Parts: sequence; structure tokens; C-alpha cells
Amino acid sequence: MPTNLPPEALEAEQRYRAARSVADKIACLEEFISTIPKHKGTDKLRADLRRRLSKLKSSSQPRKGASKRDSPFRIDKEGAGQAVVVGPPNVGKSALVAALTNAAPEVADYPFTTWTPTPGMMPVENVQIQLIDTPPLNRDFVEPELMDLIRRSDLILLVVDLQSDAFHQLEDSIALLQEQRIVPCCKKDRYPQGQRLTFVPLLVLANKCDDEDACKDFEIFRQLLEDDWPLLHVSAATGRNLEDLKWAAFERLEIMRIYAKPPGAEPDLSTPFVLCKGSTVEEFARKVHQDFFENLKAARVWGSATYAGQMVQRDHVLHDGDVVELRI
Ligand SMILES: Nc1nc2c(ncn2[C@@H]2O[C@H](COP(=O)(O)OP(=O)(O)O)[C@@H](O)[C@H]2O)c(=O)[nH]1
Ligand SMILES: [Mg+2]
Repeated sequence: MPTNLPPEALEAEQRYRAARSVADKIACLEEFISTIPKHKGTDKLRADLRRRLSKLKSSSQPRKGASKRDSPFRIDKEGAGQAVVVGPPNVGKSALVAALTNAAPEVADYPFTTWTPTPGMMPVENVQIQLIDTPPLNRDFVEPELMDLIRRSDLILLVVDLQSDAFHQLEDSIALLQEQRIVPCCKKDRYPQGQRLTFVPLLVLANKCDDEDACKDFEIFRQLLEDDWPLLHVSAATGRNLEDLKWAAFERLEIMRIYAKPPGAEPDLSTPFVLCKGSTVEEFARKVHQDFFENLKAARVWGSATYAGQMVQRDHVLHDGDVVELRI
């Protein structure tokens, strides 16, 4: 440090050295730099300090990749619903997502293979349900962003391993979720109203049900459970009940498919509109186009109506598979 600095520069330097927070350091360093006389003898010092200042400034900015928006845990919903595949390590979450979707998450027989969520689309007849493979639920490190992802999802597929201690895996996982204020919809009645809880539909998948012996284990597991859980025994390895799993997920999402029929033409049965169960003709019209919603005069329904092509009102409740002709 050159000794020929004016006293105010030396004082500013002292303040800079004493500063603790990054913001203070930046402010004091800026002041220090401004008090140094500009001449050849101080060129190097000023260049050094400016470099230090820009380093401090960049370290105080939030890192680009670390922003919430870019987080791998922020996954836009796609298709008819978003289901998160969660559970303890090594139960076969990744294997199930690989077997059911176009995604190829890494599957391995050691825990914590999966670090970031991986989405994939699971076709169920003519709709697609988004499945998200996730890192394991872990008591030693509860990842807040994973909990947020679960909270935002439309369905939890909780996977347990029938060849390991499935009963405790289920109990532990449910307890861990509950500590994070995430409660399965089917247990809603047990909680007094007014608590800040998020209720999410849940389906328990007892995986590794590869053969008849494992099926017997599943019966024991089922009997051990005091409560009624929505349960399905599956095997990612042999494919057992994977087709049933798709429909069970569809059911739990409480959705239905409605087909639009233009007047005088056949409906397009390959691309349904997906609505919540119990939606009305009016809600269907809104989904098709705002104009239909505003100007809807009448509608004809095939499927759940008493007779084919029946004229119905705006408040007529639709059912999965209905074909609807909207008239404006
Ligand atoms: N026998 C059997 N093994 C499976 C099944 N599903 C997954 N595994 C095996 O279990 C281990 C863990 O699988 P993985 O999908 O990585 O589990 P994750 O940690 O829950 O994602 C791997 O060795 C898989 O091959 C299954 O249905 N039956
Ligand atoms: Mg995995």
C-alpha cells in the first residue's frame, strides 16, 4: 500500500477493512477508491481495487442457474395431470417412470441415484399423464423444493418395496409428508379445518411384486395396514398391473374426457378435452372457446344423456366419454 495516500483515503481504507457484510464492503470500497488521488503512482492500486470491487459485486448477485424459475424442481404441468412418483430410496421409482413413460431416468441398485426430478409422459389411452421421478424422501435432508413440487402436484404416487419393509416405508413416508403439511386427500376428515395443510390425492404403489410369493407378501402388507389406503401391487420389472396403474392414476386425478362434435360432422375421438369430474356443459364450452361460453344457446349430448343426441341445458353434468355438440 503506498504510504503517500491522503488521510481521508487511509480512513476509508480502515472502514473497508472493518466492513463485515458484502454490501458494506462494496460501499466502503467504492468510497475508498473515490478518495485515492489519480496519478501514475496509484494506477496499479486503483486497478487492483476496482477488480476487487467487481468481484464483490458479482458475488453479491444471485447466481443465474440458482434462481427459483430455473430450478429443476419447477416443472410446468403438461397433459391431463401431474403425478409425482415419491418414496424411500431404491424402491423402484425410477424403474416405474422408465417403464411407463418416454423418460429414461437412471435405475440402479444403490440409493440416491436420482438427484433431480425427471418428467415423462405416460399415455393412458388417448390422454397423457405427466409422471415425475424424484429424489428419495429422506429424513436427514428434507429438500424444500421437492416438498413444494409435491404440494403443487395433482397426484402423489407413493412407491414402497414389497421385498423390503413396505409397511414401515409407508408409515415413514406418510409421517415425513405430514411433517411438511402434506396430507393425502383420503385422510382429510381426520384434520380439523383451518390448519394450513395441503391435501393431495395419493395412491400407494407396492412395487417389486414380481411373482406369486411377492403377491402373498402383498396380502400380508395389506392386512397389516389398519387404514384403508388406495393401493395397487405392481412390478416395474415384469410389468404386472402397469395398465391398471395407468387407469388408477386417471381415476385418482378425478378427470374425464369429453369430445367435441361440430354440427353435422363426426366427433374427433382421438383428442378429448380433459375436464374435472362433475363439470357441466357450460364448463366444457368455456374450455372449447370463450365465444361458445358466452353465446351458448343449447347443446346435444351423446353418452351419458338419457337418449343419444339429447338436448340439454348449460348446467347439465357431463361424464367421461361424452360427445357434446355446442350450439351458438
Ligand atoms: N425385482 C425387482 N426389482 C426392481 C423393480 N423395480 C426396480 N427394481 C430394482 O430396484 C433397484 C432400485 O431401482 P430404482 O428405480 O433406481 O429405485 P429408486 O431409487 O426408487 O428410483 C434397481 O436395482 C432396480 O433394478 C421390480 O419391480 N422388481
Ligand atoms: Mg431413482
